[in-house]
Amino acid sequence: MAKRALITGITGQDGSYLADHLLSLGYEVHGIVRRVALEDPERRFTRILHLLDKIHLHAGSLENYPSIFSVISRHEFAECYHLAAQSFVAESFQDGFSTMNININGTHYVLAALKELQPECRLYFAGSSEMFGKVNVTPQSESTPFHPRSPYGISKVAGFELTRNYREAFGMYCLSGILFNHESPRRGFEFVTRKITSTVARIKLGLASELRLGNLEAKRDWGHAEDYVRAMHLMLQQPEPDDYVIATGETHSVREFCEAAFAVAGLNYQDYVKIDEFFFRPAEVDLLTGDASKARQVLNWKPRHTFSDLVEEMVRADIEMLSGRGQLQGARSAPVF
Ligand code: NDP
Ligand code: GDR
Repeated sequence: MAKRALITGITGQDGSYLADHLLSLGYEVHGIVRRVALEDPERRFTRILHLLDKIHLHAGSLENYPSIFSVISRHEFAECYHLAAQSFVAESFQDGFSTMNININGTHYVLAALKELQPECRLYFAGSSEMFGKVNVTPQSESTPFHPRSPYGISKVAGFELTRNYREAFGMYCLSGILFNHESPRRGFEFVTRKITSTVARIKLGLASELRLGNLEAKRDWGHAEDYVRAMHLMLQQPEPDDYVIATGETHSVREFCEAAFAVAGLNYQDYVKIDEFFFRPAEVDLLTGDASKARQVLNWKPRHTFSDLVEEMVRADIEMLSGRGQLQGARSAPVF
């Protein structure tokens, strides 16, 4: 019989790739989506339009325990991937209260409902390298201390600790992936990589003349979302639950990403990039580099995409999309920044 999996955040970048991956493995895939998304599928389901006849969607919100409880009471799930979150770090400085509410209470609701209804279901929690924040150890591994620098990072530390506590207190099979930044043509437009590649495409096609960015010196360990959802699944197949860092081990600055992305389009980033104070954060995470050796050894996981493949794929996809030849990958509306 096919294994049944539930994905919260299935309309997001990772949820959509994970659904693709689990379907390819023969799973029956269910997802929780917000009621408002069901009312406006053309715009809100752009990443899963190709899957709509293969998956089962349930209305629910992380702000509402009864809705989460109700979805989890409908079927027996072998695995639950809890990916839904307010995931934009910059927004968490503007509205820390909503970020905390959705990311901490929402995670607690999922854990509590599973404990009540299906304690045997295996749970993946989407932890983040933002939990490391202001690092004094490089590279960062599972034993590196947390020092989050934003309400988002704090909310993910709380989610991580809640997940660990349910494992230790109630013996549930629940774990956290500590994933470093991962990108793709389905990335949201507000994140720096997609902001860069979509603007490069608009510049190339004569639709924009500049790209306004904040801190070009921030360094990130950028991987490809397709590789990272494979790791999520592998984590839940292990005999014992444990937490894993997923990263490439390679770090690049925002400036280097710009240089590479403009070069794919035959342009020089220095001619177009303008620094804008608006995009600087009140507290920055300067440098992240992950040490995924535990995942390599235990899960036999390693990334298949390189940094330059990733940049090239994203720029080419955005140029195709804007010239009307490509699929809308994550395009909810025309990006305005
Ligand atoms: P996205 O922002 O692309 O997707 C977030 C998802 O959460 C969307 O499906 C969104 O639904 C859903 N969601 C947000 N708020 C609610 C709510 N109140 N109720 C129900 N659903 C909600 O994120 P990613 O796919 O990039 O990331 C997936 C997870 O992994 C997130 O938890 C993120 O914090 C974490 N993470 C991501 C990393 C990355 O580099 N991508 C790295 C490390 C961790 P809707 O479409 O309706 O808005
Ligand atoms: P991040 O991703 O905060 O690492 O969180 P983001 O792409 O937003 O920022 C990366 C770095 O780029 C700098 N930056 C800018 N960022 C944005 N968005 N816009 C700009 O104009 C800009 N200019 C410079 C930022 O200051 C930052 O240093 C992502 C999210 O997916 C989280 O959910 C996830 O947990 C972490 O990655 C790991």
